[in-house]
Amino acid sequence: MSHLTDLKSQLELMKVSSQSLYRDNQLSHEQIKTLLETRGCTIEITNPYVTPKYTLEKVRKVPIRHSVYSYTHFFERNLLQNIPCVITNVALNWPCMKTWIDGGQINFKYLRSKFGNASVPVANCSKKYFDSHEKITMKFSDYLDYFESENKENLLYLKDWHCRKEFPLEDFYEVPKLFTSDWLNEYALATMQDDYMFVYMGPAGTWTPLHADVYNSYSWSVNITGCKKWRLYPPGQEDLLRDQNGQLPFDVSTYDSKTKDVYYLEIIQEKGDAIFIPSGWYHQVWNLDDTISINHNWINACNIHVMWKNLQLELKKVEKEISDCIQMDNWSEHCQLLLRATFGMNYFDFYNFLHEIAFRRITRLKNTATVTCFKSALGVNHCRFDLIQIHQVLVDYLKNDVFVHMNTTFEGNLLELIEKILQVLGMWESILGKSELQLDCAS
Ligand SMILES: O=C(O)CCC(=O)C(=O)O
Repeated sequence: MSHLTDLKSQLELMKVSSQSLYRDNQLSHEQIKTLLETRGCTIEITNPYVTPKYTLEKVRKVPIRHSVYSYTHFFERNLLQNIPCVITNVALNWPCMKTWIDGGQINFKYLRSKFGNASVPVANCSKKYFDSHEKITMKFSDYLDYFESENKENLLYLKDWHCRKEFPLEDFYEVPKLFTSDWLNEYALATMQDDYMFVYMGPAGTWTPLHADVYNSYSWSVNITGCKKWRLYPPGQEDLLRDQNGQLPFDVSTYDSKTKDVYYLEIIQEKGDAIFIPSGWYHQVWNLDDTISINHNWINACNIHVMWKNLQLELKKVEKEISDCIQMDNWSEHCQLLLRATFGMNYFDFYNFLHEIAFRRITRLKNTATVTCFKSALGVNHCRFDLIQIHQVLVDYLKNDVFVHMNTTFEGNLLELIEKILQVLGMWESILGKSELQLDCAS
């Protein structure tokens, strides 16, 4: 029996055993009732069997700006369909709106007193460095001196500052409920690893070159003060911008697209607006005023397949790069090391990430422990949806060539996780059935 056939038959066996094991649920009526309760802080969906579906056609039809927006609508229209949106006035009650800003102006005195000694990453928008801007590190108080000075010969843009992580006691903003199904930061917080939560600050004229986000993640951004212009290209449209060598333009404002019919959206994000940037959408951003924003990158069950595809593509690139050494011992392991160095994550890291996220949802569905991320609790159907998507990725992971080279302990862990997921999904299917459940979804 081949390695793959062997795995497939193990998976079939698991399905059968988990279905029979959990035909009778093992939770009391009281426990089920408690688990199904949704409160104001719960994010929940009605149908755990929905699948993410991206089409360009939908982009042209869905309204972009919303003043009031429920989680259900955001989930169905934006997360599942990978479409951008703006939600106005999400930051009215954020503490930083009162402390970082005073009378409509940046409160330099306050910022200096709180964070003046911090080291901050700064991009020089006047200098190109490969496909980005030249980066330096500065003391925050020096950056504030620059910001306040008249002389701005170089346009310096403070970017990707992990301010929240560095100053955990400064509770300066709250993640909007719509953006709380965030596996990247849930994982980072649970495992004390580097997070994807940043402060950006730049004078008018600073800008970010054309790019798609790390791991093809989503991002959201809220302006504490100032205004940004975003140019957004749906996935695939960027290919029309490439030159003869396959290179993308660094700055789309100098790119002549007259000859090609390239579709893009241009969105103005005002103070207090949140913008949602979907997975794999290339974008360029300009600060139209002096601007401070909070930006997060995030992944969840709706775009985990995109991340997985991206990881596989990156591995292919690494393998090609060192294909001349394919005869060496542990070539696959070397590829994984290189993948981690270039992409920030390899197959093992990706598995550990999925394992932690799955484990937290399994625990939630097996007893009344709550899974929270940024003060939102995950509803039962949301947990089921998350696990269904993780299961699909793990089964695909098992079929992957690379897996054949990995050690048997790892293979055992992976199969065990898949079994646990199937068991808990089987249990809930026997409790609720496979039909859509009409829950009282908190908006
Ligand atoms: O605000 C900026 O300058 C860029 C932010 C960005 O590209 C993002 O959050 O994805």
